[in-house]
Amino acid sequence: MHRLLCGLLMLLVSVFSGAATAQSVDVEVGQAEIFLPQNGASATGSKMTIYNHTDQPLVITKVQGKLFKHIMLHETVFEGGQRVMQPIAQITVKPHQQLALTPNTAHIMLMGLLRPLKQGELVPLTLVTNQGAVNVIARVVPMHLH
Ligand SMILES: [Cu+2]
Repeated sequence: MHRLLCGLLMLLVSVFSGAATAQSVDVEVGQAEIFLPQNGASATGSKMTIYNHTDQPLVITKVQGKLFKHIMLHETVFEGGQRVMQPIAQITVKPHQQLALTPNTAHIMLMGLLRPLKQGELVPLTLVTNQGAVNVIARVVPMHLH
């Protein structure tokens, strides 16, 4: 079932890619997920894998999404056994490489949620990059699901 959902999400990403004029067709995003906020929290994390099929670095500088007031690029570092998240200016995917964004690495942090999210809901996000806008459809999942 989970594999089927991933396949569906890849398909959705492809369809949206084709529709956006500024979009590079050589960048794909798979397995995009937003974690269901815990106990009414207004901020949450996400994960996705970005595939850069081009000869150029893909540099993500910003992420946009209508359901959130602020979207930040974060990285997680471990300081004295503590997990600490800090803002970063950009996330780079090297030419012909893929990069998995996860809560324990660089990731997209969604803050100021404007309405409650439902499990299974599909949320559109736009990655602003040096190669144009990349549209992503992320599924809302419980935090424990991998
Ligand atoms: Cu974060």
